[in-house]
Amino acid sequence: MTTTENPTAHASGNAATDKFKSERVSSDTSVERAAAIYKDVLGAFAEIIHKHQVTYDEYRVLKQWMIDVGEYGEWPLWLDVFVEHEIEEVHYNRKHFSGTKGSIEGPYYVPDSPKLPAKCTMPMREQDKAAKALIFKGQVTDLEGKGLQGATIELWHADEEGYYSQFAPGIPEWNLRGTIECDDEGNFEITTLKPAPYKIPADGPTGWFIDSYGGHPWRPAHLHLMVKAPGKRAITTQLYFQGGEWVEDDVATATKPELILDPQPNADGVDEVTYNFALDPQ
Ligand code: MBD
Ligand code: FE
Repeated sequence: MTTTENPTAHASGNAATDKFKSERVSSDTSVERAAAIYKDVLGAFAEIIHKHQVTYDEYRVLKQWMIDVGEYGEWPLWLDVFVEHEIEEVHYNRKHFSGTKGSIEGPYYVPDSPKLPAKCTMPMREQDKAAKALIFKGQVTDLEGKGLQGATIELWHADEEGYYSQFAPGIPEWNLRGTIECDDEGNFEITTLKPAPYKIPADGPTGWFIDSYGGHPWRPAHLHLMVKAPGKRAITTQLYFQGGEWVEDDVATATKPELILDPQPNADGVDEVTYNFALDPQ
């Protein structure tokens, strides 16, 4: 087995790190604000070290583990699994928003996915068609329920095996990724596959971390979405499935009751669900 044939934490971690590095992010944080945040971060460290009487061995294991996380390219994975949900909560609550709830982006978003029409089937391989089909339809509206012109939905999700295109080898570049251009009233109807519960890459330092406290590496089956319309606040969110495994115990703490789908068989026996997105003003 080689990393070119078999997805590993190392390969997917480094793919996520390379993608993130290419963004060259920045923030306009002032010196005063940086000082306040760092003082509290170090204060929290000090409190934890004293509270738990952290030993030199434990300190050295932490140092080694942090080096390993970097070498495996797993900082995007570890941070998005264990920290991003708190950032997302602060982001959502900063103003009073009442539209569809957001959730974390996670490490596997890729911008500029190919455009697809309002009624479409997601790009997938023959083997993906063996999975249970899902018809996911609805409307992108304003807070009053009026359909929005120019709305787009970027959708990305894992295949049946739990792999994301561009982060696991051997999958076509845009498999199960697309930018759906809704019709003039914001309507869409997407045929895709129902993803399976998702095990985060667990054979690297993130997995060792989880093992060390007796946790599990699972996320419930999920769809990732970014929904945009002119003049509206864009949302990044995820949708889950009613009664699905891990919905109540997501390793990434990213589920919300408002974000759960309950598809039912339609007249043709295909699972179908309607979900509308309401966008706040910008
Ligand atoms: C994922 O697919 C994901 O959504 C998150 C949050 C973390 C790791 C993998
Ligand atoms: Fe995901």
